[in-house]
Amino acid sequence: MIFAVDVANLDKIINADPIAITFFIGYMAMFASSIFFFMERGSVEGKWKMSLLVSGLITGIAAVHYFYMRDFYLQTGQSPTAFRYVDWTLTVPLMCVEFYLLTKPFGAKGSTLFKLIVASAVMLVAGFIGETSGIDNNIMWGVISTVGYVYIVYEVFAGDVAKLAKAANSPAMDRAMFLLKIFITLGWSIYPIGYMVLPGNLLSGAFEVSSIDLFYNLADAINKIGFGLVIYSVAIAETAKAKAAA
Ligand SMILES: *C/C=C(C)/C=C/C=C(C)/C=C/C1=C(C)CCCC1(C)C
Repeated sequence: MIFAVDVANLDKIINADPIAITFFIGYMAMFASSIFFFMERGSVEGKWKMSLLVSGLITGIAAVHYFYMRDFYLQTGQSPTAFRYVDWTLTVPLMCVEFYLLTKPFGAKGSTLFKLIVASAVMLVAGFIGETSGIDNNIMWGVISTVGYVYIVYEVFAGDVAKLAKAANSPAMDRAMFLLKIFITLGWSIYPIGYMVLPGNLLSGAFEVSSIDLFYNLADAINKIGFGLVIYSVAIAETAKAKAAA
């Protein structure tokens, strides 16, 4: 059950293994965020309820994976790579759904969502192969993965998502888009930097390989919770606006 952790391994945390600690913090922070997003659905109007539901699902799915990844790490001392990619395979497309929901009232089409999801699949499948197939092709798969990543960035900065968000003509939306752009460029770039620490890649040797989990854990907490909070703030602002107009 919950305390599947070997007692012997608990002193690892007590002796301040920063990576183990970030697994715990990640788990609790995502869990608490889900409760927050679900509860706050009552404070926003109509279409924003769905956006907050998706925010809560993103952190909730991550919380469950962190629950397992934390134990896996404590038991084995290894990176829970497969769990992580299962988590990302669910949560990154849901972040694409957030962009879709945000721009849907201004004409976003299913095809935009589809392109974003295909790009995230390319990014994650290539990344998984790169992390698990050994040193030789690590860089090549990283490059393929980055093509998918760059496409998502393009869509949000200059593609459909950008154009539709502009059409919204809303300061709250502009602010949200500005912050979401920071998340997907600065926040998301932590992942490829972590990946480059793997043996055979460009930053190998610059950090210990085990620090890849530190990168990923910090990035996940920032990106999943922060992203949800940005959506929350625009939902609250637009709800207030709608109430004032009514
Ligand atoms: C909640 C999880 C999120 C937002 C995960 C995002 C993951 C990425 C942006 C991963 C990107 C990668 C590259 C761009 C190249 C190297 C391989 C990856 C998969 C780490």
